[in-house]
Amino acid sequence: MNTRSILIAAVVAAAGTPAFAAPHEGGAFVHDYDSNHDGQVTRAEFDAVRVTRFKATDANGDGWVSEDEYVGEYAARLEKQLAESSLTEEKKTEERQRQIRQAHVRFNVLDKDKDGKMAQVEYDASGARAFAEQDADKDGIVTAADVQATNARMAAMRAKTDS
Ligand SMILES: [Ca+2]
Ligand SMILES: [Ca+2]
Ligand SMILES: [Ca+2]
Repeated sequence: MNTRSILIAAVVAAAGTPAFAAPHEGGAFVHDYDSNHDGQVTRAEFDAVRVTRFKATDANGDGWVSEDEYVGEYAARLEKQLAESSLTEEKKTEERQRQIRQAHVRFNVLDKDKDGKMAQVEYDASGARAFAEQDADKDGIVTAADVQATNARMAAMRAKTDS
C-alpha cells in the first residue's frame, strides 16, 4: 500500500465510525440522571428521572406503556438527536430504521410477561438492572469513573467474544 492509499483508507475508516452517539452510551448516563449536577448519580436521582420518563412515555395515562407509546417516546428523542447530528439524510434514514428496530426489540425484552403492556414495575426492574450495571464499585452511586470502568469491562467482554 502506498502512502496515498493508506491515507484514503484512513479517511474511509474515520467516515465509518459512528458520528452518532448511542443514547445508552456511558457518558450520557451521568448527563441524563445527575439532576443536581454534582457529577454523581444517586439512586434517588436515577429513580426520579425514571418515574418522570415513565409518566411521559405513558402518553394516554392509563398506567402502562404499550409498544407504540414506548417506541413513540423513543422516536421523539431520536429525532431530536438526528436533527442535531451532522449525518446525511440518507444516513439519518438508515440510523432511524436501525434504532427504531432496536426500540421494538427492547420493548419486548422489557415486557417480561409478554402481555404487550409494560407496567411501571417492569420498567423499574430494568432500570434497577441498568443502574447496578453502571455502578462498577457497587457503592450505590454512579460516577463518571464507574461508567468508564463499566465501558472498559464491556469492551473487554466484546473483545473476548470477537476473538
Ligand atoms: Ca447528582
Ligand atoms: Ca398507556
Ligand atoms: Ca459507584
